[in-house]
Amino acid sequence: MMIRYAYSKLAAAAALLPLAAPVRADSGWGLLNMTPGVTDISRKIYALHMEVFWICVGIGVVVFGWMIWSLIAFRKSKGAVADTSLVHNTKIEILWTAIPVFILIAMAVPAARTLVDIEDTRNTELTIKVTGFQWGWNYDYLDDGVNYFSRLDRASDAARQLLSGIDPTTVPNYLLSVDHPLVVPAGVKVRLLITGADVIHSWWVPAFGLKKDAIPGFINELWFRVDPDKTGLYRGQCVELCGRDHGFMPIVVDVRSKADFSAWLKATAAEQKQAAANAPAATPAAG
Ligand SMILES: [Cu+2]
Repeated sequence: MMIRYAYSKLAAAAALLPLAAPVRADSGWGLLNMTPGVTDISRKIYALHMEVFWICVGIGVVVFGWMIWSLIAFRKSKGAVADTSLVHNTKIEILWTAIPVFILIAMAVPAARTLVDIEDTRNTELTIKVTGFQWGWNYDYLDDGVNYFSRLDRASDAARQLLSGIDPTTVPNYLLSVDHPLVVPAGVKVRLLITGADVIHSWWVPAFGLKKDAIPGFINELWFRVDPDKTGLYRGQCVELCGRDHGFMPIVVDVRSKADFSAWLKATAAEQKQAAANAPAATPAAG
């Protein structure tokens, strides 16, 4: 009885923590670091992160090494006497101003370059409008007549209901799966125009190194180009607290080869056209 009670408590807690809930099969030191991701931008961000990381390691080793060596070499038991006359040393002061300035410049130059690249939405080949709403996403392929909603998948939705009796750990990709993923081609510069329909949401896919707020009345831009060999599913979430079901509007991007994508786009456009033609003519003005 006790165990069952504890277990249901645990399951309830797991439901509240969508990111912490899935038990990860992979483990090890590699999980502690950021991943390089699958886009041009994500790799640049990863490189910046590693550069800054190694600078920090270098500073740590020098500063703590020097400190520990000083403590040991100039200890009282060895007869060290404190130099109370030292109040000023111009050479040292110039050095400890100049070195940090050089380090900051070494970090700022590549960081600024990457920021400029992130904002460079020229020469994109495909534009998709992304609208966040309470609680899901709408994807509109502006030039191709394809438009659909993407919501939390049914299995996750059933399991997340209070007292559903469904163990969330039995649901694959619990709270990280949708009914209709965003489909994009690999190796193509894709531009997203991101906005919100009701409140502020935020579109985030970590493997792409991208996150952009979806704000009603504003259109934010972002772009990505997934490596041609990195087709597959990539998952993300809304990362702006947007109301009751904020934790239940995940993002899934289905990256396909160019040929697969074109076939999908054509078929979906035809399907949607057919569906619109078959729909009862209740709103004649809409055509
Ligand atoms: Cu949201």
